[in-house]
Amino acid sequence: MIRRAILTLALLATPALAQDAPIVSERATFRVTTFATGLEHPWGAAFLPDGSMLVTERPGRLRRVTPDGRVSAPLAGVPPVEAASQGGLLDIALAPDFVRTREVFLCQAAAVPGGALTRLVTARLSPTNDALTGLRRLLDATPAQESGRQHYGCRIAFGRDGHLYLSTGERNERARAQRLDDLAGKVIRLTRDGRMPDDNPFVGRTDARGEIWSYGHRHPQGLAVNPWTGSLWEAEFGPRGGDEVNVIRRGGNYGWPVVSFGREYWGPRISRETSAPGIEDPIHVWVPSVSPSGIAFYDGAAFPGWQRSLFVAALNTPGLVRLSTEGDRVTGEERLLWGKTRLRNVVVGADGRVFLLTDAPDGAILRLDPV
Ligand SMILES: [Ca+2]
Repeated sequence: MIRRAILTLALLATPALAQDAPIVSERATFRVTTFATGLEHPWGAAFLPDGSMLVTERPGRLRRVTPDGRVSAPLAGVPPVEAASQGGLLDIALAPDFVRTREVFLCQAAAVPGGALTRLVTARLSPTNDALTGLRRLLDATPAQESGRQHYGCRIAFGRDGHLYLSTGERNERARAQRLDDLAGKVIRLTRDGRMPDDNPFVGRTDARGEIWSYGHRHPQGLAVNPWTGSLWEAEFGPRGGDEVNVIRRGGNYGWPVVSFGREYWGPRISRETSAPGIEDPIHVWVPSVSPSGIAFYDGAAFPGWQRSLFVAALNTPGLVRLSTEGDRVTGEERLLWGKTRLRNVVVGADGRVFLLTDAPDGAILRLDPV
C-alpha cells in the first residue's frame, strides 16, 4: 500500500514529458529528453551534415540547434512571412546535394496583393551557418485568397526522381481542392529550380496547371518518401474525423470534399460517400481525428524494433503515432506519449534517435533515446 502511494506520488510529481523513467512500448523502450527549448511554435526541421539542425519558428524565424541542444540567434536573410493564424514560416528541406550547393528550400505563408498564399523559396546557407543568401522565389500557389489564414499545407519532400514535391492546403475553401486551374489543395511537383517537369500529368492542358501532381487534398502537412518502396506518402487533416494517410500517385484525385470520412464541426457528414470510382482511397484513416502534422519514416539504427515504421506527429489528441508498414500498406498502429503535448513535427537523426517538435509559444524539441 505504501509502495503504491509512493508510486502515485511519483507519477503526480513527474512533469508531463522529459521523464527519467523509461517508457516501455510495443517494440522499443525509450527515454524522453528535452533536447532544446525556447522555440516559438517550431514547425519544420532539417539536419545539417555536421549534426546540427535548422529549425523554423512559425512567426518567421530560422534558427540552428547544435548537437548539444544550444539554440542560435535567428539567422539573417529569412523572407518576410504572413504570420497570422496557421501561417508563417513553415517547412524547411535541404537539397539532396546540400554538401556541394548549400541550397535549402523553405515553404511559407506570404502576403501578396489580393490576400495570402503558400509560397516556396530557395536560398543558400552561408558557410558560417548564420544567414541565408541569394533568396529566390520558386512558386506561389496561386490564386491568392483574401479571406482566412488557414490550411496552407506547406510540407516539402524530395522524390527519388530528384524532383521537389510540395503539399498545399485548400485554404479552407473546399472547392479549390478539386479545381485543376488552382494550386491550392494539391501535391505539386517541380524541378529543384522551380520548373514543371515535362512528365507531370496535366502539362499541356489549357484548363489545368502543369505543376499539379495530385489533387483533392484538404490540408496536407505530412509528406515523406517511403525508403523501402520509393513511394510518396502524405498525411492530411480531415475536418472533424477523417484524417488520412495517402500514397500519392501521378494525377490522382484524393477526393476532398467529394468523399470524406469526416463530419462538419456541427455534426453532419460532409459526404455520403467515403469512396468513389476514380478517387484514390486513403490507406489509413483516423476517426476521431488525431490532427496529423509532420511524418517521418524510421530506418535508423537506434531502435531496431521501429524499422519500417511511419511516425506521425499528432496535434490533437496530442502525441506520437507509430504506424507499422509493409510495402505501401499500414499494418498496425501504436500511440506513444499520448495526451501529453501537441506535436508539430517528427524528424529522425543520423544515429536513429527521434526528435519531436512541440507546438507551443514556448515550444521545445524532445529527443527519444533508446534504453
Ligand atoms: Ca481523401
